[in-house]
Amino acid sequence: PCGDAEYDLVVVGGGSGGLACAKEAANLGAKVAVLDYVIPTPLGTKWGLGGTCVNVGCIPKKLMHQAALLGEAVHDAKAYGWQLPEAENITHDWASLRESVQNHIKSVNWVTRVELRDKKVEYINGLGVFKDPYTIHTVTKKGERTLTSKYFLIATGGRPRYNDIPGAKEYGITSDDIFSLENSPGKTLVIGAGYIGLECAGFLRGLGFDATVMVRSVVLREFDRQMAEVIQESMVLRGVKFLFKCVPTAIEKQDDGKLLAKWKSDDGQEFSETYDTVLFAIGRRALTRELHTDRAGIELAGDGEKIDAVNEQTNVPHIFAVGDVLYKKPELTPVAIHAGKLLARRLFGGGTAQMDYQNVATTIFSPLEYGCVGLSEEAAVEKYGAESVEIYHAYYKPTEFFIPQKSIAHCYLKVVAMREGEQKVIGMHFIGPNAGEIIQGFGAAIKCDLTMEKLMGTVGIHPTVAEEFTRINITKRSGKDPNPAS
Ligand code: FAD
Ligand code: NA7
Repeated sequence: PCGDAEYDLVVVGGGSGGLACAKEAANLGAKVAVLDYVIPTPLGTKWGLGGTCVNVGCIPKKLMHQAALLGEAVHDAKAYGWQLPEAENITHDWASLRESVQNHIKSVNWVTRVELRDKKVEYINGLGVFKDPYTIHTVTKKGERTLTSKYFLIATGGRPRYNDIPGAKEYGITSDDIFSLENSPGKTLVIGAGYIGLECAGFLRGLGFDATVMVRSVVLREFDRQMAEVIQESMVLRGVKFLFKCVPTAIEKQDDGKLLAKWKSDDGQEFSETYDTVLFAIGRRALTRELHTDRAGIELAGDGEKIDAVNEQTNVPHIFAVGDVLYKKPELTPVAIHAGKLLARRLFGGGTAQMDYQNVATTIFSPLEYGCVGLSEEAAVEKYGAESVEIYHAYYKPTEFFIPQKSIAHCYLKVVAMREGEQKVIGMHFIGPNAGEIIQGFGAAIKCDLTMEKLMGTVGIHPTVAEEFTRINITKRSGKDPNPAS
């Protein structure tokens, strides 16, 4: 590290990871600056301080998910005696949802700025560019700045990719645009069937829009196959359409303003259809090119974009990286935050704890939720062999589904455990209402070395859906029916 530098820590990127590290470092007495700058989308969308999660990620996504769930709840409510207008007279207003979501985001932006000021972290609204390994350059509204620092943190996150096809950037949008879209999205084609594609299609359908997902291979490719298929079926039940084994070839604007999407299937057949909106959700690109990591001597991973850091340290010893910019690490807010905090404690507080990237729980809000932690069935079998792994599973009936006669076909859970001894639990998967809330607690249990013996010895809370994990006792190997008896 450079001895006479102006700052102890300069953080590039004011999102989940960068802000967590900056605030913790300042708490520990370090002199810290954070640079944050949002490059507008091709449509011109931009936003304030706080990064992806707050502005165009987790938070607006969860709010729109909640809006979709409320739509379902309105219909359920009638069965519980609420006197409501006929279904066709219950409508949703996109503009008022968008306004409420954007107002919430702006309030979070404001609180974040105040928090930085209170902690004496300097916030610089400019795009950081490395000049050399010890210097960052930026241009702000107030003029140019050159910052030297003892340590640097790269927390620049990522941005959505577009397919390299005619019309993609001219007419398409991404998750960066959807939450602040001026006009109602209307009939939407979502390209990509990962986490983000399914969630966007899920809430759009839940709000009443015609939604189609274009799938290149399979949905949620990196997740447990069986659970992913159940999620797909639950989305079909709610009216989401799927186009399998297809990739887009062009997006054209018609005279009436609608978009003509063209695509081809893997057997070479060509198709087209008109949509109001085409949303690309084909994964995200790490923002290292704009930062000129090359000038700092930082080596990028195999994909040429991400940083393959060891304990968050890059190949340049005084330059660190956290969050979505890291190679082969979960792209999740709490992962970025935790890694950022621990790094600050190691740099400025004498801490020794390292980030553990294993067994991080996550949830897909699709809108029937799928929460999971640990290994999928396939990953466990691949790692330990089918003979060494025991899969417990069950279908269940949420009490609250009975009166409105909601389908229970997709309420399914699975525990992946070692077969021998106490049967250590190595994966838990849950599809159903509030899966995110449920799997969070079991994530802690797995951290505490949960075994099947302990899980089966846990007394449940009745009537909840989480208690199903404590009741689970049928193994796939037994061939017994996993459906509930009554
Ligand atoms: P970011 O939060 O992306 O912050 C990086 C910041 O750096 C940005 O503000 C960027 O503009 C800025 N920047 C980049 N380059 C520069 C530069 N050179 N100079 C200055 N500033 C720069 N995660 C969950 O845990 N749960 C969820 O439910 C969830 N839902 C999601 C839904 C969507 C639609 C999306 C897109 C993501 C979601 N995520 C979710 C992922 C989560 O948002 C990210 O993992 C998290 O924000 C990553 O944090 P980060 O600090 O790495 O980067
Ligand atoms: P993911 O999870 O990487 O999913 C990307 C999806 O897009 C996936 O279904 C891919 O299909 C598909 N894809 C990728 N490239 C293409 C092209 N060129 N054409 C068509 N379809 C394509 O990304 P997300 O954006 O959903 O989420 C990223 C992270 O953000 C996620 O981990 C969350 O934590 C938040 P494939 O399976 O590769 O065939």
